[in-house]
Amino acid sequence: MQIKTYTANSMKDILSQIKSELGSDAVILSKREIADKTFGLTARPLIEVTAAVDFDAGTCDYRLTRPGASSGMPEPALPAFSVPPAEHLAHDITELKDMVKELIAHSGMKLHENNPLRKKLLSRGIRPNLVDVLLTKLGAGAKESAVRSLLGKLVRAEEPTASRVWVFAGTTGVGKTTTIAKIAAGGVLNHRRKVGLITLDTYRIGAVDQGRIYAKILNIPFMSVSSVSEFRAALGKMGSLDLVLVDTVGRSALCRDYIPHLRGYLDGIDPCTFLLMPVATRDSEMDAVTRTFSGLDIHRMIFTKADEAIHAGSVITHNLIHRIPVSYVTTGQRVPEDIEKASSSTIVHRCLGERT
Ligand SMILES: Nc1nc2c(ncn2[C@@H]2O[C@H](COP(=O)(O)OP(=O)(O)OP(=O)(O)O)[C@@H](O)[C@H]2O)c(=O)[nH]1
Ligand SMILES: [Mg+2]
Repeated sequence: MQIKTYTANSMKDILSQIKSELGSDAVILSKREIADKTFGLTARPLIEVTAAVDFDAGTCDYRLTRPGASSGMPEPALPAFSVPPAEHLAHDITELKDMVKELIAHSGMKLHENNPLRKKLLSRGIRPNLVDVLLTKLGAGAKESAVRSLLGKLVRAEEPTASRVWVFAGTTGVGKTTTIAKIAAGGVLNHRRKVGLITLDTYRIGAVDQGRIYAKILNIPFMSVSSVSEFRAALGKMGSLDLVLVDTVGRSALCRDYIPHLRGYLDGIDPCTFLLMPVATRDSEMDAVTRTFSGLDIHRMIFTKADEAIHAGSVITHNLIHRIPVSYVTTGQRVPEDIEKASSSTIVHRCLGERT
């Protein structure tokens, strides 16, 4: 199964993009209007659609191909003796098919409503339309083991990119500095790597000290910078290190100039940029924050504070919708212990519990 998100001014444009990239068997998972920030106040709303492909062709509710639309396949030639009544019949069948599709589309939830597996997946915080798509894909009698194995294939978990500069971004208090300390300690203590720390965080009183203290404990170089040229100079000084961890300013992502300001620092550096997000964040907030930070080119996710979340379905929902691979999950306040490398199976276990 392949999942992609498309943005454009019109649904028509999006549908033709989906059709050409995913084919006409694609199904629509979510659709919403978002503000186009490019042109300020005069902006027209944009439409954002997430679509997926590789479903049971006959059972999906929102197939792009409507009856009567061309499938791209050559039409079979009608036999020469085809007479008007047969045409009527064909028309009636098309109409009936249309009605059945409409009925399915409007009763999609009901198809799985009493399924205990659906209840379990919802109780773990996976978004309802994703749950229904998964169950539709697997069929009515699907077992939990089948859901686990499908999710195991779909969830994207990957190591950070090969860059030696790792940038940690996210809204205030999500755990950026603590996570950096955990990763720095792991690099120094377990892998004997030469690690350095740069903080762009000169906004909040005490923030620089927090980084400086961790660097002192680990005996690694630390620099605090407040301009792009200072940042470039600091990177130059740390040029011989294996890994440079960059802490960013903790400010609300809704602050208009925040992302362009950060982008100014990162242009031309080609870092691995992580977006940090607490597991217990509401879906809609996760979507909004991810969209805001997409201006930075986010390469990997780090989900934080998993220990504070009642369930972890938000991680699966975010991953299936946004398709940004997860590299780490943090699980508590202790430095350096409370962090784990992400894998699709640990994410699925975290969400659905250990296999029974
Ligand atoms: N329970 C729990 N707390 C965490 C975790 N990671 C960080 N914290 C706590 O969250 C609080 C904020 O952590 P910071 O690392 O300062 O967060 P930050 O993103 O750097 O914050 P700003 O720089 O202000 O934006 C601290 O009290 C941390 O101990 C975690 O995995 N679990
Ligand atoms: Mg911080």
